[in-house]
Amino acid sequence: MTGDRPTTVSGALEALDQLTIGRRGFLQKATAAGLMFPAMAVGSTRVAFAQDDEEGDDGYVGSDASTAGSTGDASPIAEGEVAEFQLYDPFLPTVEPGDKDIEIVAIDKNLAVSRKVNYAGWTFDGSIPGRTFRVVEGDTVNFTFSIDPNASTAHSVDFHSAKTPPEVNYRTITPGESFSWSYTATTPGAFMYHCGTPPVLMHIGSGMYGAMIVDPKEGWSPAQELIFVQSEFYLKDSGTGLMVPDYTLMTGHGSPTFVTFNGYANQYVENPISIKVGEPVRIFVVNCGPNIWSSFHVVGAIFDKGYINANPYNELRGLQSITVGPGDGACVEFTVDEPGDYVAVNHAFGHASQGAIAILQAR
Ligand SMILES: [Cu+2]
Repeated sequence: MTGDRPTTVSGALEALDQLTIGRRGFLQKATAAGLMFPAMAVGSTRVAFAQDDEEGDDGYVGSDASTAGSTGDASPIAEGEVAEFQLYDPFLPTVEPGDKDIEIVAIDKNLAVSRKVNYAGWTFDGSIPGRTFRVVEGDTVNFTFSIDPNASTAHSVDFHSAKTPPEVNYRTITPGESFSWSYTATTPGAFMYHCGTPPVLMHIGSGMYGAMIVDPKEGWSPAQELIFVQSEFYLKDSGTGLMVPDYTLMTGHGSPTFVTFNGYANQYVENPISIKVGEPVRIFVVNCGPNIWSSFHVVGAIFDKGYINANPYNELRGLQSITVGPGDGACVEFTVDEPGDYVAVNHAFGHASQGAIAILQAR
């Protein structure tokens, strides 16, 4: 594995300058940072995925062109039935401290991502986002990951809530395989989890992400608690009636087709969320991206408090919005004093208009 692996695009470009490496070398460097994708247009040249001739180990994922973990130009396959729309329940049940057994199965699934658009996705447990998990600081998480034998390609799970060698526990496995490992949730927060198999962008952009809330061991004060996972979809028509991910758009060559809360554009406009007047609301926001920031705001409310990473140590007060970058999380607390339809948005309104909008019906 390279010790000088660039971690950002600019880092990769600097590496290109400093090392005066060739294009293939650059691609390998960029791929090492998980930046490259299966096939990209560079100028007028279509460049194949950079893979070393040598077989690497089954190491992480995020990662090196020489690892065996890359899925190359694999993309969700646009065929088969479309699952009936299921509302993603935004309400978060409370949880008690204690060891938690969590199992995730990677499944290829066709889903609706808006009222009229069906999508061939790669998923965790058949939904986009995957299930929201909730544990308590200090809990042991016993995690089992497997891939449906009928899945079309390899995957992995990277928990932002864990501290672990990624090449060991975020490793890529193939359809039909399974493995388990455990970690202690040491840090409270609203964390992303996602597939980290390269090209990471393709796997996240295809739907492989979700949220894990780690409550502080002291607990949160009572509130109506909601989870909003923001993410965006970059789609192209497969010609079969199903949309598929468009990698070129994902890499910054176009706008997202949809920006969503909990995986479906305008989900909570079509199905407003009922909240109670005069009782505190706490919204956990996890931004799974892959690319776009969230300026999370509720029209008609002021956040009494916000917590960066949803960690009570990171307390802010009197906020009109909270900024959540891709791969990050936060929570906000507010109370509405009068009945009404309060509108949660990504206040980058172009993205609200693409579906990142929800009605909180206070009664
Ligand atoms: Cu994956």
